Amino acid sequence: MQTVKMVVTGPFNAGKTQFIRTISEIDVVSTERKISSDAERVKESTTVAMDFGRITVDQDLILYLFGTPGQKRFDFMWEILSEGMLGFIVLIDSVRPETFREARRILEVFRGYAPTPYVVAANKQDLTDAWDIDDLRIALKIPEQVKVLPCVATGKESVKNVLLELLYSILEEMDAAGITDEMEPATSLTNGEG
Ligand SMILES: Nc1nc2c(ncn2[C@@H]2O[C@H](COP(=O)(O)OP(=O)(O)OP(=O)(O)O)[C@@H](O)[C@H]2O)c(=O)[nH]1
Ligand SMILES: [Mg+2]
Repeated sequence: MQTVKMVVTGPFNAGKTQFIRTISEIDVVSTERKISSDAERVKESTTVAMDFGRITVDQDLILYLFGTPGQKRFDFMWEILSEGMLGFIVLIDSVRPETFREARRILEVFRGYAPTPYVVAANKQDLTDAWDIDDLRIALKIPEQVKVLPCVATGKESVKNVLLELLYSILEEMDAAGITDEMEPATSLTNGEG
């Protein structure tokens, strides 16, 4: 049995909690609290510590998803949540270009925690004013070898596709590193020591 830990991160209001709720087979453990500051009152509540969900891919593979808080004042949780991750997803709010700079910063911070594979998911692609994938790649300066994927976090197939693309990247990396089942990749890749 293989377990893979993935982190879902990204700016405030990008849809991280929604992403995990859509796909998790268990009731998501969420830490949402009512938003108090006026500036951020685009919605009722925000994640203050984490979201946690689980997906059984098949009898040999279980994914554990950890969602981060988006607000900067809760960013002390980021490093804790990244412990032992095998890959991460940076969720972008495709309709709010004013958050792209923050998204880029978050991407850099998570890359600094561990040299794991990651993908960028351009969320809210169902909205008419969503930026398209190619423009987002340029705006966020995402290198060619990194996947930028369209995403609608409310749609199960869309979320599944993003998770599978990250999973493929993780498996490719394990392959390239010559890691096999017997070597327990979940621990040997932790913090890039594998
Ligand atoms: N139209 C549309 N709305 C979305 C989508 N994903 C999320 N939302 C909405 O965007 C808002 C923010 O979603 P959340 O899941 O709370 O975002 P978050 O990234 O967890 O936010 P924080 O925890 O506060 O950083 C909610 O109102 C969601 O319903 C999407 O793909 N399309
Ligand atoms: Mg949240």
